[in-house]
Amino acid sequence: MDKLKPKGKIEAYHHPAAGWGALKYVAINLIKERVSGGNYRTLFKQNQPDGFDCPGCAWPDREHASTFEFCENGVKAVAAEATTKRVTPAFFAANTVESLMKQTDYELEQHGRLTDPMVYDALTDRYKPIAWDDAFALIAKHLKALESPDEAAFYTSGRASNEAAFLYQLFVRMYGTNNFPDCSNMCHEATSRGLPTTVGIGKGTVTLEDFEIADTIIIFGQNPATNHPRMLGELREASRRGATIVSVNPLRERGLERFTSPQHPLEMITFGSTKIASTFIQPKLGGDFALIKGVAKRLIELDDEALANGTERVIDLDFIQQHTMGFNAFAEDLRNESWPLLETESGVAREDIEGLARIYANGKRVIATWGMGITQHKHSVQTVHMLSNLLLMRGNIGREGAGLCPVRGHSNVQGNRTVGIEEKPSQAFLDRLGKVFNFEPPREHGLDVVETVEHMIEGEVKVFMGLGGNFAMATPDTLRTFDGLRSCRLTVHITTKLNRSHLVHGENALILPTLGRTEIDVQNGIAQGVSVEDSMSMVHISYGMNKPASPNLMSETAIIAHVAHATLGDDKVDWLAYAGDYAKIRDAIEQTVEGFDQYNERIQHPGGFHLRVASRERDWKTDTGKANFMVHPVQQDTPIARAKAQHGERLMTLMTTRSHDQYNTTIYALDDRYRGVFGQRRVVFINPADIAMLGFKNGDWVDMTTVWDDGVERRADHFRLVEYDIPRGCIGAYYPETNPLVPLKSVGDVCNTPTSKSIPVLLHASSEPLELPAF
Ligand SMILES: Nc1nc2c(c(=O)[nH]1)N[C@H]1C(S)=C(S)[C@@H](COP(=O)(O)OP(=O)(O)OC[C@H]3O[C@@H](n4cnc5c(=O)[nH]c(N)nc54)[C@H](O)[C@@H]3O)O[C@H]1N2
Ligand SMILES: Nc1nc2c(c(=O)[nH]1)N[C@H]1C(S)=C(S)[C@@H](COP(=O)(O)OP(=O)(O)OC[C@H]3O[C@@H](n4cnc5c(=O)[nH]c(N)nc54)[C@H](O)[C@@H]3O)O[C@H]1N2
Ligand SMILES: [Mo]
Repeated sequence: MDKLKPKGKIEAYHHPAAGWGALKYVAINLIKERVSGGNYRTLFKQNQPDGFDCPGCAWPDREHASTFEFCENGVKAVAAEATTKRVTPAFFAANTVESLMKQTDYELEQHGRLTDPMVYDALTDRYKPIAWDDAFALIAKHLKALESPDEAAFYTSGRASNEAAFLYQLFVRMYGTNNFPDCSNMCHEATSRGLPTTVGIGKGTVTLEDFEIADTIIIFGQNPATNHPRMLGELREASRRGATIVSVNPLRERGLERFTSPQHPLEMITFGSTKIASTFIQPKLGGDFALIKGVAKRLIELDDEALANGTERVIDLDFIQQHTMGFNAFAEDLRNESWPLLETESGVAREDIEGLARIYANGKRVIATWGMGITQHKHSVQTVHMLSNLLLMRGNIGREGAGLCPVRGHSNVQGNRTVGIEEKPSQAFLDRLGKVFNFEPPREHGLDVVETVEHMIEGEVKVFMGLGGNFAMATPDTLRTFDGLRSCRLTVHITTKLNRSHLVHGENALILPTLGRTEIDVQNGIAQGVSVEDSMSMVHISYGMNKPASPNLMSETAIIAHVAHATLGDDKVDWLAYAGDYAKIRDAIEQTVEGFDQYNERIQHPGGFHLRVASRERDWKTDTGKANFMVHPVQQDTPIARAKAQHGERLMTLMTTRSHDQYNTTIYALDDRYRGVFGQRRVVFINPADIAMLGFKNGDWVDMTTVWDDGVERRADHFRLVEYDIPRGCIGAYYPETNPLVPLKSVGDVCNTPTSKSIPVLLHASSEPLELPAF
């Protein structure tokens, strides 16, 4: 394949989000992926009652989908799976691993679907075919040879179904470890660890019905036009009804300005559009904690005034007294907090913080949504607590049209956690699992993503297995992750498409190709459905519709069952019977996990069923039995502050984010059209005043290095400066190209999530590369 010269252009995008621009891109995509006629129909079955759950994002389906919900990026996800291009044994015979390593992630993605199980052959540096049974025997041999089950780690990416994930965790726990690193560790972990302390469960409290009546929606650190396009439908309706929508984001994301709905022909035909956000607040990176604390402080000030004047209170006193603990200490901390500190640390002027407080206080039904802009920082858990505090102050949790709305990433990442993909399982869950399956599960907490990499490097994890995902590229500190994977005795990937994790492998390595969610999954002559849970706790069934990409694929569930059968035998569990009938796995989930009563029946209802979220009903499953206000100081001694003390204003805080044409590490194409970037990815968004301060010009090429105190050089080279409306001292660039810059030790408090949105870096003059670096 020709090397892609970085010949892109930068051109501001003036059109609304979605609309005709999206339709054009959809057509281009279908042609590029050579999706065949039969498979076009699939696109119209996305999120239909009798169709499959979109493998794109975790946003729920509207009205349980009686109308076709058009989503450009959903189409891209489906087209990527329905592509007619294939990676066959002949492809592997023609390409050494060393030669494939020179290709970019975009190029690797273009080769298409994997067709056969493959094993690495060190003599030729190539993958060669292996029979399925031999692959299972090889895994069993390595797992049985370990001194302790804790020397193996079992990764999960959030696309796996409830059935596959449940069987996987059962197998791994019977094998003897809780080593379950998962994509969630790098994603919404701050939410999952933060919310149980405040409201008793690590999930959101709203449903789509709440979006229909909310009067105020505040979107923190999220880019829905790209990452959750169907959310724009809810925002459009809300905006038309007169709801106030605020975006809190260092970038003024164009996709949140105006939206043309493909569901509304008149809007399309008349080139009309609907205004989405009315207010944009642009904190500096990581400034949300101080910003939200400032809003809360302002509410207390207003409330103290109201109390003095005898006017209506600003806080919801009844709710606070009946349902919460710790309010007085919280209010006292706010009264003592310094305005100048809040302004400096948020990067937002006091009058704007007060403005946001006014908007919030005027709302009777307020939803706060959040994404990676909140969760990938040093103090993410504290920020999630502060968000929860803010909503509790006015009783905005457990009220219709109001609540907490973390917007998850992968389409079943929430379901995976629900059914047991969790390196820190509760003892209650383990008790139940042990009882149902008659074994003693391992009790010690297992390794998360960052710890897994550390243990691989130390030689303490020797076998790595991945249920989906792209561990090598999604994790921080790319070169150290590579070292870790390469020091394993065996690496195994259950996977649909070629990615770099297959190329950065252990001494022995397997690629096990699997069915995607869009494909028909027949076991024992019967088409099987799988179930998933979306971001709003709706569980529903999904049936594939396309012919499998190759006759030699196995389903994820079947692969796991065979690995378990080969490793553990059938004494305690008839693994292959589970693989032959997924309804049996759902029965087992029903027995083990709370809330799944009559799972097989309820899954048949159109739209599925809602898994109870106690906090939604003001039933607080916390230590105190109430919702807890949490007091936290504004953190000033951060890695960024320390690096700034050393390097002054030249020190930049880097956020790594997604372009419009990628799905995490999968690069579909090279445009990010709402941000005006075309034909390239190696760009850095930067404030024009910082370009001048650093002595550069717009369009100059730079290299980036990380400022960290462990003596390791971390760099990412050849990025073009792009003038952008972003706060001073903050820059943005795409992931995964920038992952070499994220130190393994740079993680959030409590959640151990890599701080992908706040990396201290320096910029150095560079040149245009002759060809694109592979990663
Ligand atoms: N098409 C597509 N869909 C996807 C994905 C994809 O890659 N492509 N990925 C899926 C996954 S796994 C996930 S987790 C979600 C991710 O979806 P998002 O949560 O939207 O993630 P990002 O694109 O990383 O960017 C988050 C936004 O946060 C802003 N931001 C960065 N730092 C800060 C900050 O300090 N404060 C605030 N307030 N904002 C900040 C950025 O400017 C950006 O607009 O999307 C899911 N859906
Ligand atoms: N710097 C930086 N790093 C980040 C982030 C960031 O914002 N910045 N975001 C983080 C986040 S939020 C996340 S969720 C992680 C994502 O981490 P991962 O989930 O590990 O990464 P993906 O890129 O989503 O995985 C893509 C691969 O999954 C496989 N795949 C696709 N569909 C299927 C399927 O149906 N079954 C199976 N078995 N395999 C399939 C394909 O081989 C594909 O190449 O990355 C994290 N890393
Ligand atoms: Mo994610």
